[in-house]
Amino acid sequence: MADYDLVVRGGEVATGFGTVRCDIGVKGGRIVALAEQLPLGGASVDATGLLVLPGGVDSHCHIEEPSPSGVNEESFQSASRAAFAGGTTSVVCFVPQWKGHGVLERFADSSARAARGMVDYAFHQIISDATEEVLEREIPQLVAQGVRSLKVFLTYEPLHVSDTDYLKVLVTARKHGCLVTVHCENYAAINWRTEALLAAGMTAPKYHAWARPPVVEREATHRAIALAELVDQPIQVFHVSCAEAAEEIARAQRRGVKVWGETCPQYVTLTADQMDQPGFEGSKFMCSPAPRDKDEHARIWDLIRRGVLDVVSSDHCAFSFEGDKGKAQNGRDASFRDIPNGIPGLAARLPILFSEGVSKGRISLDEFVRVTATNPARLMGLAPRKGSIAIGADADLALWDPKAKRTITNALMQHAIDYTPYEGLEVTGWPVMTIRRGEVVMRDGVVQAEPGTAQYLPRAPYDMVKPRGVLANGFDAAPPL
Ligand code: DUC
Ligand code: ZN
Ligand code: ZN
Repeated sequence: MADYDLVVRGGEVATGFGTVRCDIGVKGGRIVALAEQLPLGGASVDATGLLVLPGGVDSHCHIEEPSPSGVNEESFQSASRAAFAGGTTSVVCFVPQWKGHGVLERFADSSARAARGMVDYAFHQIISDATEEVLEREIPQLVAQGVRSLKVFLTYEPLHVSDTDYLKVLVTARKHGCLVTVHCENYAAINWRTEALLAAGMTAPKYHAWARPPVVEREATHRAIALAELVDQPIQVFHVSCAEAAEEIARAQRRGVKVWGETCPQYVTLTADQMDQPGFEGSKFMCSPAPRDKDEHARIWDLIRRGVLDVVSSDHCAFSFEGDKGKAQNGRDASFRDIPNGIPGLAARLPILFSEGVSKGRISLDEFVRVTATNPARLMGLAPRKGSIAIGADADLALWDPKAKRTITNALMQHAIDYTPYEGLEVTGWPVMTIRRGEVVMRDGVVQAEPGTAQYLPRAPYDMVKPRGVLANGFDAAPPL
């Protein structure tokens, strides 16, 4: 009997801390050997001339997420195809909470949906209604089932929470050893500007960006961090779009605060100008925070290099352009306020970041591996099982041709959405094979995984989210557990 179920031979293996040419032996879905040359025999894949990367970990994806008005068009099956097509093997997605409802019933529903897919998954729990019942009784039950991150929105109707409720979520997270992830934009400021824009007849998609300029992101980022520092609760600031906001994170990091920053490919490629197109076309680029101008891209790259922004996820939140479920669900003449926010990016994330980052010399291959796989896995409590190529880790691999050139088209994305905002973008570097737990699930663009083979990734307590023990006046205002 062969020693290994699969051997990946002869590739340049990217560890995130240098690259080595070695073979990878896989047994039972895990990496069990790394050696210059493993014995011949048994199934193998020839990776000569290719990079072997850890399968991507996309720690911010909205997939098949139900809301009172319906379910995301992207199912876990279509999202799994997109993920594998783009070299991603794990996702962290969201269990919703609707105001007036609890969270436990939604967890069962989201779990059943995700289990029908193929990509391995964990969950963030959205908290939009911080009732005593949810915080005191339901969250502990979710934590017991492996949910270790709570997501709050400081803006968005009807999801946003007040500062009072945000504080309660921070306290609850600290008690139970969870990370808090935060959407940072100022709710009142956006509403105020939106009303004024609409009253002035400025309703087109381009005014989406006018309603939420960088200052509203900076203010909310500052506040989110300050309150987290007060409670002594680690947080991750989601989808940082601009240096103004990121510098708030950098300042807090210099004080030793446990705050991490995430950005997304859209904030190094898309611009606010793209929303300024005739008719409804601009809606294809609408997401929040809004894409900024071109100069901001260079600043975001710099912040990635500095390690201030240490995770690049997709914030995949997809709405088709055509049809009545997507961008036009409120009609093609809807004002920017009534066009759903979000863009698809699950398949595009790694190719764009590799091409714009590594191929163009903005970041190293090591940095790429860390921000797309290793860091999100560590921050989400998925390491060492996910996010790195190491003995004992799941054999999740992306075999990458660093020289392959592609022009991004919607068909290449393999999602259920009818457009990609990256249509026509030329990239250098492309995944030619994706391996999930030792099984080849994508070869030359053909996804061949069985629906229902996804595995849930429950998360145990982990060090990164431990509080620092630094409290104002040494007084802990949080009630004891
Ligand atoms: N912004 C979010 O915060 N979530 C989903 C989509 C978006 O654009
Ligand atoms: Zn968000
Ligand atoms: Zn999001």
